[in-house]
Amino acid sequence: MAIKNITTPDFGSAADVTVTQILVKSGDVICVDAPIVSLESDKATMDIPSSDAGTVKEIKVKVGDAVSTGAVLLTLEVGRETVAKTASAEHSTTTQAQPIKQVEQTQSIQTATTKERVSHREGDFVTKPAESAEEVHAGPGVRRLARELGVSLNEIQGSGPKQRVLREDVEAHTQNQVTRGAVSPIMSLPTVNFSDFGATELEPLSRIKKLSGKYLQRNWMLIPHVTQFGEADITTLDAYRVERNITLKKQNIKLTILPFVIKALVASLKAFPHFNASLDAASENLVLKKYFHMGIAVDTDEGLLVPVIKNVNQKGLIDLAEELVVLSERARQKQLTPGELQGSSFSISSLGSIGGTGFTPIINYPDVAILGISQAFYKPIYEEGHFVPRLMLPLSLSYDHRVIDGATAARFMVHLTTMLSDIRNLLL
Ligand code: CAO
Repeated sequence: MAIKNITTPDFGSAADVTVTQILVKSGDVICVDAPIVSLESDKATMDIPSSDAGTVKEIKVKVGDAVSTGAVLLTLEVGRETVAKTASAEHSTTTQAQPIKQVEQTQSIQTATTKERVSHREGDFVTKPAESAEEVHAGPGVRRLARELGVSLNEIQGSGPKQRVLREDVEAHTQNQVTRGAVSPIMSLPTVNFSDFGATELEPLSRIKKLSGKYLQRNWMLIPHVTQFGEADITTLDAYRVERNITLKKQNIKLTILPFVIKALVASLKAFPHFNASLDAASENLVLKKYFHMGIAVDTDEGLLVPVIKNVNQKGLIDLAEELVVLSERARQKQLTPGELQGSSFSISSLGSIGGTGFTPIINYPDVAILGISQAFYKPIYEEGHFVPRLMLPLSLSYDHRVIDGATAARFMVHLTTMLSDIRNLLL
């Protein structure tokens, strides 16, 4: 018999993540890969699998705790046969975060727990307030949520151990404020009984949709968006792309328009550094980034994910094409780790393979701008006295108007379309 510590995997980021559920209890006998806790970061939720089989001795974390890479989650008593099995797999103890996945059963448990807390707390949140929000026990994720919702932590009674304020407490408090009319009515929408109008059926939102929905709503409501439209003449770019694809096909590589747009964006971001920036916490300074990490919106069965291709300025078109395939496939197979979903300095949402003439993408905070790409189409362009067919790529640039002026956005768009209209510009 031996006691083993089961720890969190490498998140690939310095940021803490929050424990949202404990999926086992002391005395449980678990097998290798059994999910033991659920964690939630800014961008993703994940179930952490056990690296060993054995009996759970002691759970070392609580719901609401912020944990970082290598934190001990629980201790496990492993039997002799388990030890032998584990020994052979010893080198793999740096467990990868289990892919983001939907666990219907645990999800419904969580919902029930949240509801219980809400009903218990309704009309009952008058407590002895802490002197300041800093003195309140709360993890970084909860503090951030409270900041984003504009509520003060010292008004909230924590339901966690030692009155720690949990995510549910902040949500319940906000809900209570809305119900009491203390928050602007735009925060709450009226309830509609749809069966008054005909037959209906309920389809639960996927876990990814619920999570990304919260962030999309927050970003859309809290960032003043303006969208600048443009069209790039990609006739020569596309002719080159089609020609290159003939030889690349033998290597099983396909060059789409997207890697060209990424390269053109790097040039435009270098020329307009305010687009490759974030506002600091006080919204008083711009944090200008010297790196170029591109968030790419990927459409998956369970909703939208935005993995990040790092250092796109150091990569060639083929590298980018290959990385796009790998990353979007990992997103669709739910294999992304939180590290792969963090750190973007600018983002792209491409609906070009599907269709449409334009859309207004929502900024992927903390970025200050996002580029939407729609489907390229032939259009008659008036040139030297007559119309010629040119392949045009519709672009839509949503930007944070607190950071970027309309005139600068229009200049950025002209720069970007100029880069794309003649790819020799990218060599300059
Ligand atoms: N105009 C015309 N054709 C386009 C195009 C465009 N703008 N963009 C892509 N295409 C073509 C490609 O050339 C490819 O053609 P072939 O199959 O003939 O070679 C085809 O469409 C499929 O491209 P793709 O989608 O596989 O590759 P991509 O590099 O263009 O995009 C990715 C990769 C991951 C961005 C994409 O697959 C995806 O998931 N897009 C959806 C993103 C999304 O949902 N955004 C909305 C967010 S807000 O809800």
